[in-house]
Amino acid sequence: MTLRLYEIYIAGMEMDYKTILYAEEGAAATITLNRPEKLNSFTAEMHGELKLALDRVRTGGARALVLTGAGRGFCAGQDLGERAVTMRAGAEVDLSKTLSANYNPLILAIRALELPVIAAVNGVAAGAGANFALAADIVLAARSASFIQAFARLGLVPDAGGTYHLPRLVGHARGMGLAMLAEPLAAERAAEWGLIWKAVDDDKLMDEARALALKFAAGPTLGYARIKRALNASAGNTLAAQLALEAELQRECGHSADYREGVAAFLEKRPPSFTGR
Ligand code: LHQ
Repeated sequence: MTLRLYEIYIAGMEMDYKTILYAEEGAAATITLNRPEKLNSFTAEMHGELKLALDRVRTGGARALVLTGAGRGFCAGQDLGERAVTMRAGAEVDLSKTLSANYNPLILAIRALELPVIAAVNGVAAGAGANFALAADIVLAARSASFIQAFARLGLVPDAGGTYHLPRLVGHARGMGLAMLAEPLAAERAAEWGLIWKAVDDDKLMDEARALALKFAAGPTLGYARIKRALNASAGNTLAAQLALEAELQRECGHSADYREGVAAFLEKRPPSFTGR
């Protein structure tokens, strides 16, 4: 089977996931981490299923994605009981292997998705679970949720993009404090610090996330993808390089049907009807 045919086959299949849930409402997809009894901590199986689900989002018709967790937690990071990360007497464990095989591709896949990704953080987000949320484009959190860079409690360094995103989002001093102290940061404080977009009442979280996803799903997807590309490239670029990137991306957006529609709708004083192309 060619790769494209295989992708169509996968996208059309109803997958029988064990550790996540996958749902689509129109063009808005939702992936729910679903091991609530272990606060949705990551296992190798969950990584495999997340990869399949993200491939499905990437190759199917989705135009927005919500990431959330089942039960009272969002995600408690790596499942510390899993064989590969468990300390055994005399056994050497190479943690870089699980990062290279699972976490790093996961974070890069979320960042590379050409559509808006919303994290709806419904409860505690710890370790790689916190940094999984921070890889999203918009992070909403329930007021009762908290973010914990739990790694230092285990003698580890923040991974899954933590050392990249923390200082960029909250600055060096706060990033260092979060990483070194490994204390919970409440959702509201996280929003005040700029770690996340917004804290919302617990009972409103999923309604807000859904409304935002549906809004994005009816929006100019091609443009959103380029906003994402531009902002994500910014931290590593000079001003001149970033201006050149903006010009290149704006050239592409300028050729889009949505740009023509946006301008026409403005001039005709009506709401735009975007197709995402
Ligand atoms: C868990 C976990 C968990 C298993 C709660 N695993 N069961 C990447 C690559 C390779 C190696 C290492 O790491 C990494 C990246 C990382 O993510 S390292 C960081 C790993 N995560 C943590 O260190 C957080 C560990 N969890 C906690 O500190 C607490 O559970 C938090 C603060 C998240 C929540 O506390 P509570 O609300 O008091 O809940 P709890 O502790 O009672 O947890 C509920 C259940 O979930 C409990 O199971 P049980 O059978 O006793 O009811 C926990 O054992 C289980 N659980 N996190 N990461």
